[in-house]
Amino acid sequence: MNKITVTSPLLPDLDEFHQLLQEIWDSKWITNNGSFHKRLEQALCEYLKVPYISLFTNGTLPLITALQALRISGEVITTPYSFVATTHSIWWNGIRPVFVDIDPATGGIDPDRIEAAITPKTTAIMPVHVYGKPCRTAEIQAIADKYGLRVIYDAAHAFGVEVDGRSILNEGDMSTLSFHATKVYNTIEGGALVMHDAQTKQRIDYLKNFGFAGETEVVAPGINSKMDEMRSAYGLLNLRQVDQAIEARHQVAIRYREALRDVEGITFWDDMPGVRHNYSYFPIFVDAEKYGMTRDQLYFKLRDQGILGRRYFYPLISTFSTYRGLPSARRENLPMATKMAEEVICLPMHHLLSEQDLDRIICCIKIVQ
Ligand code: T4K
Repeated sequence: MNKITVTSPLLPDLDEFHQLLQEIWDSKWITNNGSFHKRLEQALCEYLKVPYISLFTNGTLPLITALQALRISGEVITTPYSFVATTHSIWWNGIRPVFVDIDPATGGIDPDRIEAAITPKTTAIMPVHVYGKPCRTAEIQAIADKYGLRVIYDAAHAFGVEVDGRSILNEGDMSTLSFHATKVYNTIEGGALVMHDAQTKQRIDYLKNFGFAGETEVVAPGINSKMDEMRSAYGLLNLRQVDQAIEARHQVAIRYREALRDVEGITFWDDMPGVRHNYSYFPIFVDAEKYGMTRDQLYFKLRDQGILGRRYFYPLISTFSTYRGLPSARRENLPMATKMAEEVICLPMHHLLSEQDLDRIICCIKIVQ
């Protein structure tokens, strides 16, 4: 029985990659803002419809760097329903995370609950477009403007997502991306920071290169988080085929929705009007009473059948030992996030799933025992 994993990386054609590697070998320039790095930044700006982008070695360092660049301190309001890197980036900067519950319609932070969490120490909001589903950005921005707060979006899942033809990455002060192997678009490991102006890009580019602004001048206590030439070249090739991969994922979503719509106790989200989705994940939510099995029973039954869905994002970040002592981490403060974390399974979702794979997954969910 072949295993069906939650995702599978989009891989460039090996011969084409080899040709680009040959160019890199010939040039003997393998990192530090080389030509492939520059080409990928430009190509991504065009593809993503954003004015400025800075490439990183992964999707965690742009979060840490954005907080540094905007000199965020004190407290940052964020969501517990994410991958742990979101909150870690806040903690690594010596900032206190303040968890706010989520809106069950999007999985993102609930703007109606943000104001109650603001204190004189609050300096920023870090929402997450979880599963690539856009947060309620207009409401978040209105609160940020009212209280003079910065907004940094963790858009790790939101590659290529658009609302009414406009990239979601243009929202807030900055947005971060992850290009990890498990994402819709990958550079093996990798990530990026999207910003609005050239001056901010310059500052970020200094910060990701130890703060160097020339051979002998260091303007800030920077870090090393530059993407190398090999991964930039790989990224250029993957950019050519990402639309096809997104369309293949779209077809998987259509198939899941058709097959699971009438299964009692299983719910999922439909596409949002005006949104270009990227189908990065396909979360389903299990109501144990109506379905007849708990989420974990279904999860382990799928595993026994070689179907390796994942419980993203369970457990909630707020329950991990580092964070559980924070007043905002209390379960009573986070009822919606707690419920979602206890009901979710992300079904396998990628460009290589076959009809037989999908039949196997759907059949396993439909037969409840
Ligand atoms: N913010 C958010 C909201 C995020 O979700 C993430 C990362 C970040 C920030 C930080 O970005 P990065 O610093 O990671 O760029 C994965 C990823 O490692 C992580 O990038 C991702 N989010 C998180 C949601 O998922 P794991 O531990 O679940 O991955 P793993 O290794 O179990 O892989 C899952 C499945 O993917 C495997 O069962 C099979 C398949 N796979 C995986 C790899 C690595 C492959 O087929 N080939 C591969 O090379 O964390």
